[in-house]
Amino acid sequence: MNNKIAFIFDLDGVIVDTAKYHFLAWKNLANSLGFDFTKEQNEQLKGVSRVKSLEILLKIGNIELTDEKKQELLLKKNEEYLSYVNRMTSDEILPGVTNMLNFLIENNVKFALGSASKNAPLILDKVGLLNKFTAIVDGNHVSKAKPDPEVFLLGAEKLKMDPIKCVVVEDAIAGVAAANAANMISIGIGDSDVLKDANYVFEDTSKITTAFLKSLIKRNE
Ligand code: B16
Ligand code: MG
Repeated sequence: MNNKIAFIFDLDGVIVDTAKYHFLAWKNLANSLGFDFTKEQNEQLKGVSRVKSLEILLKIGNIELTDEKKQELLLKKNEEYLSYVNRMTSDEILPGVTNMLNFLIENNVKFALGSASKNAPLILDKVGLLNKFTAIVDGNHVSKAKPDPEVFLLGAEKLKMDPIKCVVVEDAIAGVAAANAANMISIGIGDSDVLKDANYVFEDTSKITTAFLKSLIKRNE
């Protein structure tokens, strides 16, 4: 077909649900510091960098620590998180994702990853998707977090695509805002009331039909 548009996928909440593992590790860390951390509070950490997540967590617990201690806790949290990630398999790919990626490959549409996670390549490798992506932009490559468009603009650059020809698939409000700020087409995955700034919203990726994808490709030819 053509390669006139490209896709950039967020990782956590779109490709896989790693939020549940982040939550377990942050909760255990909070408990070890003497306070509780709820699932509702965990929502504040979605799409947010590891360092920023610790700041939010410590604010919730009303705890102040030295930079040295913070570094130690970041390492501890990541070690526990990785122990969960290392057990991940392709069974954890969210519904509709494999079909969508295969459709894009069959139709010669390139796609990249645009994630805040420094562990993104490892996670993609664990679920067997790493070699399907033309480019990976992760937390190691960016200095400004979503809603800043940096992660997606870098993705477009790596794909050698004009940003207005890029379609971002995101589950977080900040991610949709980043896509819009990058002048890209935004597809929200989740609740349409929450992701109301996205150009399109689907409850989950399995609801994105091939007819919709074909029309998007055709419209941008
Ligand atoms: P790491 P995304 C984000 O991934 C997560 O949503 C967020 O909860 C996490 O803190 C962040 O990655 C950093 O992850 O500790 O692995 O570097 O949604 O941008 O794919
Ligand atoms: Mg996400």
